[in-house]
Amino acid sequence: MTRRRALGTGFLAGFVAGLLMTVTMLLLASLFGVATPLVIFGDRLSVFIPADTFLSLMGRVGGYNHMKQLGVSSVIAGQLLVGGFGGMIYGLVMRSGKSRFAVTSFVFVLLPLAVVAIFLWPVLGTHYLGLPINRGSVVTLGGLLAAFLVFERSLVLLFRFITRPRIQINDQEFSPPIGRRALLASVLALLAAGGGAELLRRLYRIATFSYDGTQYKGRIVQPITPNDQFYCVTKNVVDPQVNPAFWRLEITGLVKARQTYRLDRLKSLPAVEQETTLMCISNGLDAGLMSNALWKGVPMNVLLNAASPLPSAAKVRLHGVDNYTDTFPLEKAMDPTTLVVYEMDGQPLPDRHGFPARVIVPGYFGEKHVKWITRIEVADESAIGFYEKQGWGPDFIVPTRSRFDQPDNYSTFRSDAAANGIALRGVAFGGDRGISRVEVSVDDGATWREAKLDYPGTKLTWVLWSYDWRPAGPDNYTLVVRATDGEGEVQEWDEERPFKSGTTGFHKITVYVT
Ligand SMILES: Nc1nc2c(c(=O)[nH]1)N[C@H]1C(S)=C(S)[C@@H](COP(=O)(O)O)O[C@H]1N2
Ligand SMILES: [Mo]
Repeated sequence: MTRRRALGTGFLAGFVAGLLMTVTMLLLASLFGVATPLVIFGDRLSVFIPADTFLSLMGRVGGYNHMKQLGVSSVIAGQLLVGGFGGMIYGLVMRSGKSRFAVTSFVFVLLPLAVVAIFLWPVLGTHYLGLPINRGSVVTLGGLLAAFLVFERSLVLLFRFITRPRIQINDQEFSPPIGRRALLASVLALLAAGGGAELLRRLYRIATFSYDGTQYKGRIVQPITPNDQFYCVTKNVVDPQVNPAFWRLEITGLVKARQTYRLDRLKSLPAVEQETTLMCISNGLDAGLMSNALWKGVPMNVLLNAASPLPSAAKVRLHGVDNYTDTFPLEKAMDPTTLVVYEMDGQPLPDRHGFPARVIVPGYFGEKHVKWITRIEVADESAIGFYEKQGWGPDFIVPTRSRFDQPDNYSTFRSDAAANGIALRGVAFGGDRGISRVEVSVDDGATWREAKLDYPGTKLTWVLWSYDWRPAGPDNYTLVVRATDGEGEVQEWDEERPFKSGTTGFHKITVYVT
């Protein structure tokens, strides 16, 4: 066999083997919720991308959803290419040597398994049907083993199939039939690609693309957000759909007595109901990544006290079944308003909001409210979470914010209609400090007038405010809103605050009265 032919045949066999391996991963993911490199590779990599690079990348590819799609397709392309190159090396070796399972299984199964396992170590515990982290890791490793075995067997058998001499006549052995067999291998590749594409389509349908980034704002805003309109943010391509039979909540780390709760046991503990508003750290001044719900669950301190944290404990690190992590001070975890909740507005948590249980930690940005919680790890001061590794923060306390929901920016009113009053409406949110006062200005902040608090909410929620505005006459008006929190602090624009700690400032709209 010539060197060129060995390389070419090797590449083809490796590429097809890579394709079959990828299809295996898609099958494992869609049938058994197994985490595969297709998605956890991106999770693992994204913590190395600093927050500003992450945002500019996101902007350049056209948003978080596109970035996720790009991530998955890059991994698939990478797998096929690496498969092809592996095949080329195999082809070269096969020119002179013989294929022995002991060797190929070491090179194409055990070695890659070790390398990938080491690299993906922190995210191996991911499991989309909700297995606890340790069992999830075993399942992920099993999935990788299966996928790499499919690669190794396909590579060896395909290469043998393509190059096997049909009739051995002197040196002619590889010539005519090889083309036809390569064609057969390519047909197999096409079939696999077709199956893979169908699986991808199916996964695409359940992917988060349709709802990640859902906002709740404008005229529809009510005191309590309907569950199906609650804003939504997720790092995942496909969100977990936890099976309660698999799921456990573990309390681990710096504790005297580790604890494990099944869902029914969690639900049997004395519960509290608490209205709490959530807002994403990346919520823009005019944006709707903010919603309010009535949550039901167990105070986290009940779970922590049962496990007896050690004196060295300083933080909790929370783990979702999707390998999402985040942290906050133990002191905050012990606050009676920090909850592990399983109901939202009287319903079990919807899948996309964290079924079967999530954390509610009033006053902190949405990212700390970990969904699909499976482990509360009591940790020391050095523990950090997913977005913290990207460099978000250091401040995660919600600054006081307010927004117009009505009228729309750049609305036009006729002055005779405007004389009867233009309804200004909106929300204001002060983290866990409450809102004591909302003011609006119709002259770009020169003078302020008191708005009415139609829905005063609680210390932990937003307020809904309104103001009946009678414009003095035709003009272009710049409207501004500002809120005062429950501690008397007036909303401000903090120039010093980095965007990684969330935006501050004022929502302004322009209204034309003609
Ligand atoms: N497990 C897990 N929890 C998570 C996230 C995630 O991707 N995975 N996203 C966080 C972010 S950034 C926000 S803003 C809130 C959004 O919660 P919601 O989708 O229920 O509104 O969930 C947080 N909790
Ligand atoms: Mo967020």
